[in-house]
Amino acid sequence: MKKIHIPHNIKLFAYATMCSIALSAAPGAIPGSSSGEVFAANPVFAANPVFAANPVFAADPVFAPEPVFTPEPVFAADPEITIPLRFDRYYDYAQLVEAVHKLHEAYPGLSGIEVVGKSEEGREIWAITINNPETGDHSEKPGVYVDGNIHGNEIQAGEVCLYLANMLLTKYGENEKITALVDKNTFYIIPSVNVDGRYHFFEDPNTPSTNRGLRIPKDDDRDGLFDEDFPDDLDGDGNICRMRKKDPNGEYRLDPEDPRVMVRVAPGEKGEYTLLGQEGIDNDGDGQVNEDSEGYVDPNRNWGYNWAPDYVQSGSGNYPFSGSGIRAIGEFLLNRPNIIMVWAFHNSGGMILRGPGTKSLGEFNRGDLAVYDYLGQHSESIIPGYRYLVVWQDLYSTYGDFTSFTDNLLGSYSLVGEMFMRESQTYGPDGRDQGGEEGGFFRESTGQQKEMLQFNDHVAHGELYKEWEPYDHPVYGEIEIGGWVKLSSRLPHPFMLQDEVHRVASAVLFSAEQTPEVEMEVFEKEKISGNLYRIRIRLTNSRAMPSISYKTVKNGLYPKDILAVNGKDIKVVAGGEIRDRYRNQLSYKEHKPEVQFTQVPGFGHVEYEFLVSGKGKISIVYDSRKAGRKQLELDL
Ligand SMILES: [Ca+2]
Ligand SMILES: [Ca+2]
Ligand SMILES: [Ca+2]
Ligand SMILES: [Ca+2]
Ligand SMILES: [Zn+2]
Repeated sequence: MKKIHIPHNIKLFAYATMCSIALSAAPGAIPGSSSGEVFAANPVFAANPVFAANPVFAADPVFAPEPVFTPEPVFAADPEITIPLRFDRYYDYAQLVEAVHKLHEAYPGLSGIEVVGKSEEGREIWAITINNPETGDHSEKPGVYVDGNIHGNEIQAGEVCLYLANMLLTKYGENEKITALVDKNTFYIIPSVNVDGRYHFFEDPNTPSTNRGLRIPKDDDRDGLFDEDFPDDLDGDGNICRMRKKDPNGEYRLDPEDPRVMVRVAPGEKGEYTLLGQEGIDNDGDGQVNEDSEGYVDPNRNWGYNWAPDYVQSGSGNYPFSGSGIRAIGEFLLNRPNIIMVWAFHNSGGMILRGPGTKSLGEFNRGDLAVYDYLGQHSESIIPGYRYLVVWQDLYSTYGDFTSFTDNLLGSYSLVGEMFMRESQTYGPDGRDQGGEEGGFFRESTGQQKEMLQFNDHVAHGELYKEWEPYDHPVYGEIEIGGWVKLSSRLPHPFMLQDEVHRVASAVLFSAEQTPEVEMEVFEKEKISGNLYRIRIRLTNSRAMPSISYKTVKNGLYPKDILAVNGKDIKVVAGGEIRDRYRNQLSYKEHKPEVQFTQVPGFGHVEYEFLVSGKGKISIVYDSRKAGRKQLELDL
């Protein structure tokens, strides 16, 4: 149950809403099976906006809980989940969990599923591990970790994880490349990190950008009350849209071509409208509307590297790993040291982001940068329109973000995928009409807004935008409510979903292909005299990633790979790396020459020489935390 202070003057409407959140916290609760469905299906209740705002009704807890007025999400209406999974739809939390189970049930030999941990509200965070155990234990292969939806509203970040799992399993044995990847790698996939966020995004009225954080109450406006004034779905359509009011002194006028678009008036020009912000009322009666909604602790600001407190960065919790699910996933990762590649999916903007998260962390070294650039540039080609960028430099600084943690403390090459570009919602003769001036990453110009509205009208058939409609607001009087619905703006319409998740998952496959593939060979075995032999060994890596990252080596994060020569009746007299084979330059290791520490570079090789005295069998073992294990037997 949430710990929350309810003031005496707070409206019962707020209290009832909070109760409904607490009651819906039971894990495994199936969205849509609540009694709310009965009301939602009843057009009389759904269409009547009076109930939500009228204090008489609001005070009555029977009518007050929000699910009563929430219709089924339009894009997740299909209750049947079958394998292969469909990607012309979105999966709510319960359906996503069911999809993970169905994938495993269809391919029990290639997959395992487990609960990684639980959220603040007790929902289970599921992982699916994909690996062919006949080619080795999951822990002995280069691990590729993929997650999504750490921000609760970033829904398609879950679908891309499901798509990847679905592709790996359903194409195993049919597609040569995918078969090879499932044999070579282990894929650890957590489709929804912020399970409470996903649940509430579908269940509750939202904007496309709300419901991002963890369900940890936070007093945003520092009035001693927690989460007491949230956006309210006044018209009962399941969305939090915007409110506007006719106002001769307003700062906005309506665009003459499309009156749905609000244009800021020039200085001295007369306005027609005032924008009143997100749909809602003043729940706690403090004179501000919607000033303290659920949370906000940002799960992507609370990992255990380069963390900073709330006064440096909003969204921080009280300490690193604030959040039960975050902590559980952190342990899951640290228990899988074979993970060398990490992808974390978000929306939106069409970006492939690499660290560092802040300038103070310093630029990556050349060796690692070459790997990132190789992956980033290929990703740009695999997903047209996406840009490969640096977090702090091209966007903003992030402290304690997830990929800084995995990059620095797990030693994994780590990328963030910001899925979906609003520019893909084109409305022009050949898709090149981008509607005028650039509006920045997260803002649209008037021209872009108009184009998106045309796209809504003629391609998405009105499903992305709620037309402005009059509403009688208890404080503002006659207003209008309208704007983009929650399943818009940051999410592709389902008809575009499969194309995007396929391309993005293909960038993940490319990175999996580039995880180290180390072969070991004895390229020289020469008898020097009597029982003394010279043995030369080459480790060759045919892929872009080194066997361990350069940062790992530099920081001594964990021991380097081991190359060891053993035998019952032999002694390694000397051993070391061959710096230059042609000029015979070697660097011998002084102590314990039978054990060498190494790193095999990407698209490269290393060579070692051992002088061995004795007779009989020797065994040569290469053992890498991330690049697996190789063994050779040799007779002297
Ligand atoms: Ca507050
Ligand atoms: Ca609404
Ligand atoms: Ca208020
Ligand atoms: Ca409110
Ligand atoms: Zn995000």
